[in-house]
Amino acid sequence: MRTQVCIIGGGPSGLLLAQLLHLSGIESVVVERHGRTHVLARIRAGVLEWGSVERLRAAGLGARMDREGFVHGGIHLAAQNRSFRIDLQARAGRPVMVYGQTEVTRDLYAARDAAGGTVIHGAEGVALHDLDGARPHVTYSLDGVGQRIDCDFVAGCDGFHGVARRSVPAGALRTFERVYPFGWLGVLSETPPVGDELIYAHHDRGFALCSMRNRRLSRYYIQVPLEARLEAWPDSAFWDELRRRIPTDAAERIETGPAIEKSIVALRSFVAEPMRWGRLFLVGDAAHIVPPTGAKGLNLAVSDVHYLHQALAAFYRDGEAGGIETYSATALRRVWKATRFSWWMTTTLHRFPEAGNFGQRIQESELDDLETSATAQTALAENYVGLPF
Ligand code: RFL
Ligand code: PHB
Repeated sequence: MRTQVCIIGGGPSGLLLAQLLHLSGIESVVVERHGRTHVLARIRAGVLEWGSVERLRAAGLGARMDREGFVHGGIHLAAQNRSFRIDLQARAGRPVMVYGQTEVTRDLYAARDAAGGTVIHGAEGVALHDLDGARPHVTYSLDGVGQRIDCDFVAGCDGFHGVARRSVPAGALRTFERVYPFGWLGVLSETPPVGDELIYAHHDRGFALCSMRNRRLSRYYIQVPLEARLEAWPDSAFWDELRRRIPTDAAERIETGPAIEKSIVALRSFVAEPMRWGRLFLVGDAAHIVPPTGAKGLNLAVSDVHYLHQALAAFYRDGEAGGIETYSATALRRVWKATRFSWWMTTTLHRFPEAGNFGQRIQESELDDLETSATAQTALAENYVGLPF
């Protein structure tokens, strides 16, 4: 097979890139390891920056999002039973959209289907070749039969554990990493959300987050030790612990029910530089990971795709390679700002037992500053709704 851009990974990055390239008249093939049902069963991010909303709309993906998503003009921060609101709209001039990654991915698949786009599912042993030459190619096997795709460029949209980043020679990549000493235990439940907006809660017992997907579907998280096991967290234990960590009025109001999904994720910050090697581009989680506290993972995937699409469109339209040369530096600037913000939100809101009583007081003081300083609120709001592209 021959195509212009071979895209590895059929998550949000890969599918959105394929859709934008299609709208610019550029051919692509998406090569995904898993089946579509598996990809759509993953419960992940829930908050879209306004810039992501606008880009999804421009890609023809706005209809259901605008109908079913929820526009939130603020978030609540809570600390030891005190709670205050950050008015995102007033402080940063924009709201955010609560619309799950699962729904974004579903819309992306529908758009690819409607456009007759090729997404190959169940590709095993994907390997990338000749990335530093003029004619790269990708090999894999499908139902035991070897396949080959020749292309101009390869887009590595295959997530943190994918093959793309590992295909760059070790000496050519520099990586930066921070692993946090805890994880998040998340529960999805068919119950009405506890309020109209998200609640991020700092507590002596650990961080908690009340989020949502729609009027009948709630998403909650609590900070747990790295060694925590799902078996140790039956639903009743989860709800009890969540109630202890959130403000009393929310704890009294909360409606609980059976968990329809429960999972633990480790928290890490990771960036690989540069994001291009020869004719390979790294995009989204393949290049960087942020802890979910700032709700930035999916949004960074959208901004990487935006820059890469612009670069490839200029190349195919005008023979202009400048955007390809600068893709990595342009994307990384935004990546590092989101990495800093996600690290700061994580550090400010979680419990770090090893930080001692001094660290605890500094955190409390930081939250006090956020409650009382318009400047501090504006800094948070600008980053939370998303920095300009
Ligand atoms: P994805 O979504 O991981 O998609 C990568 C796709 O590549 C496929 N793949 C391969 N295909 C072919 N060959 C290979 N060798 C392959 N290896 C992998 C995978 O099957 C998959 O379909 O990356 P993408 O598209 O860059 O999108 C990024 C977002 O998914 C990610 O940033 C966020 O979901 C991060 N994240 C969260 N972000 C938030 O903002 N809020 C959250 O609450 C939140 N929760 C999460 C998350 C990420 C998680 N992961 C990755 C473990 C919860 C989890 C569990
Ligand atoms: C979610 O709804 O899954 C969610 C929302 C906000 C975050 C992280 C996760 O910061």
